[in-house]
Formats: sequence, structure tokens, C-alpha cells
Amino acid sequence: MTVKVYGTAYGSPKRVVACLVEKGIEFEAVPIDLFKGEHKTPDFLKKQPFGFLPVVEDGDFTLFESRAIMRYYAEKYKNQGTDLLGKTLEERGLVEQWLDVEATSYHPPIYDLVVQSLFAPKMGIPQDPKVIQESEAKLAKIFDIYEERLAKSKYLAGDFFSLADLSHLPFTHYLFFKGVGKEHLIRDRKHKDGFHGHARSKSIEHTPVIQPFGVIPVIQDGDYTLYVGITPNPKLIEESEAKLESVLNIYEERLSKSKYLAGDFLTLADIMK
Ligand SMILES: N[C@@H](CCC(=O)N[C@@H](CS)C(=O)NCC(=O)O)C(=O)O
Repeated sequence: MTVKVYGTAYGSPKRVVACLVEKGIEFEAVPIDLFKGEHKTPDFLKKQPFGFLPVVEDGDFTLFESRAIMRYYAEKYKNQGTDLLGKTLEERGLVEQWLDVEATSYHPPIYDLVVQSLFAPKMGIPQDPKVIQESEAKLAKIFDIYEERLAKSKYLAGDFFSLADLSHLPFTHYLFFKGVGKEHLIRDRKHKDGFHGHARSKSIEHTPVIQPFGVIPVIQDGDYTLYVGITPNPKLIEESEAKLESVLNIYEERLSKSKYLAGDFLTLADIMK
């Protein structure tokens, strides 16, 4: 069965495409134009209620969220093409750890940088130099951590190429685009090959690194918890509440169709909420 991938021109869907290519799975690209708002049409929202790319359709099975799609195909075709999940449970744990690092620490600043540098001008939105500057500074710090990690293992999760490396590729690639022009962030790095997920000849002993981003210090005073260094921002609180409300509306609709988020069974997806 050929897998249909919606919106392959953009970064997050390219994550899925790279995974399907590694696994040798046939797919068909379905173009979606973000600039024309095709991801917000009622038909598209039936496939992806949050209005983001990518979505895949595999027969009558539909899946969204690029990293969930990658995990699904990497598992489903574990013994076909490149193994992207590691051989042992510990390797798998490290793949998951670095995948989460990519999603939570790396993706937000690189996404902001790319949107501001490349897409804002195309959409007629004024660029915000402060966001560009701050994102670049955040990325430089993250690359320092990656550099340290890649001095110890060939790839992020160990001495094997995995979903964790693959997940970084599409947005890292944007650093080299003319409109972004931030290739210096990795060009001069000693272990830059690792950032690109290419094989490196140097084979180094594999040392797991535990939480390289450190833990945010917390002040707890009775029921009141404050993350040090974060000042309360009333506008942000208001905006977050509005966003949360629209997300909860989508959940409400989903939960009118199935008992839990992923179906009629309790899963990690429900517990994490
Ligand atoms: N968490 C989602 C995010 C996907 C995402 O941000 N997709 C972008 C394209 S790269 C998008 O659809 N943007 C549309 C918008 O922001 O309205 C995933 O990984 O699938």
C-alpha cells in the first residue's frame, strides 16, 4: 500500500519523508500550500484538527504528528531498511531521549528562526530581529551540548544512526538556506558531520549522557511553585489560556468519538496530559 504524505514541501513533513526513504517504504506526496491556507480548510481539518502538516494516510489509517508517524513506521518495518530504533531497550531509551530533546529543546528555537527569517518575508509579516537573535543564541548553546555529546558517540543516541538524528535533519538543513544564512552555527564545529547525521570515521566509546540540559531550579512555597528565572507575564498567561481552550475543544471532539485519545484504551498519551 502506498502511503500518502500531505505537505512534503515543508520541514516537519520532510521528517516523515526521510524516515520512509530510510525504511524503503513507497509513498505519494500530496501537495498542500500553507501560503494559501490549504491546511486550514474543513477537509484538511478532518484529517488533522489542529491544522498542521504532516498527515499520512495509509489505506484507511490516518496519522498526524511527524515524530509519531516516524516512530510508527520505524516500528512497523523494524526489519526493513535502516533500523532507526536501536537494538536493545537501552538504545531505544536513548533514541527516545534525543528525539524528545529535538522536539522540546531544539525545535522551538530553530522553528522560530526559520519562520522569522524565511517565511515571514514571504507572508508579508514584519520580521522580529529580537526573535531571530534570541533563537540563534539558544541554538548556539544547544549545539555546544550536541558537540560534547558527539565527541563521545558517533550519532546522538550512540554509534548508530537513528530517528533522533533523522528528526533534526529537515530544520537543520534550513540553516544553509540563503534567506536564513546561519550555517556558521554548525560549519565550524569539530563534530559537524554528526549534526548532519553522516557517518564519521572516528569510533568513540559510547557513554550515555544523563539530561545534558540540566534541571530547571524550582522554588516551592506551599502550593506555589516558581521556576527560577521566569518572571510571570500576564499577556502570556492570557494567550496561553486562549490556546489551551482551543486545544481542549479539539480534545472534546476527539473524546466524543473514542473513550481515550488514541482509541478505546488508556495509553501513555492520556497519562502525559
Ligand atoms: N508537532 C507538529 C508540528 C508540525 C508543524 O509545525 N508543521 C508546520 C509545517 S513545518 C505547519 O503545518 N505549520 C502551519 C501553521 O503554523 O499554521 C508535527 O511535528 O507534526
